[in-house]
Amino acid sequence: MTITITVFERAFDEGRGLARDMRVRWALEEVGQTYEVRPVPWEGFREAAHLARNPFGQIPTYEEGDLTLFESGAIVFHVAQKFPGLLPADADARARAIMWMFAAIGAVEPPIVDRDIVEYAERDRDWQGERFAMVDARIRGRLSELAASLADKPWLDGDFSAADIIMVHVLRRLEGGPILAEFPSLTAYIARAEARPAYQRAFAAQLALWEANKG
Ligand code: GTB
Repeated sequence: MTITITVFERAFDEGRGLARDMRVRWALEEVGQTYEVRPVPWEGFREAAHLARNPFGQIPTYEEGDLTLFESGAIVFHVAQKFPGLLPADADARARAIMWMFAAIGAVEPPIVDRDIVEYAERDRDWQGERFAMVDARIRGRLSELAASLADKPWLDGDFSAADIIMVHVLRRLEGGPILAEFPSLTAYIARAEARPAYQRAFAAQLALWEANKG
């Protein structure tokens, strides 16, 4: 069955693989599923055809036969449930991997996204500096806790799982900024994940699209 995902026609991260289709591409590569890509131009995000796939008019979406999904976490979860390789067989270990997927999206991603909002959407506000300080403190707190939990383990809980895909992609949004470098165990965790052949194939695919469409 053909799997089709929507992606930015022209991502504004300039091929850095930070948009959330990267999680889905990576998950599909890990489980060995081929997929097709439907690039959405900026003017297409609010068109009826795209809103029918995602009521919030965002990417990524996922189509597989009669099934259409939005929300990158739900899509990666679906891929991990449908195809072997991204969730443990043991029921307790599986529950913990799912817990970590939710943790990545619900506990770690929000302050990291907030930081981008402060940086770009609030740049003209005279309180931007105070907001940066608050958000950065929240991120540092979360990363300290995450690093303590990861300790010297290679992955969040046992073998590499869908949770590591989401968590690493969430953390990557801080790459090149001032905070992540303070957490060497997390940068090593990201590097371990980025060395995976499936990650590299996914990254190359999104980069090739950026190169083709950058104009
Ligand atoms: N919760 C949703 C999910 O996980 O799928 C969030 C999806 C989302 O925010 N999608 C963004 C989008 O469609 C693209 S990924 N935006 C268009 C719109 O809302 O109209 C967001 C993104 C883009 C670029 C970077 N970057 O360059 O750092 C990071 C994240």
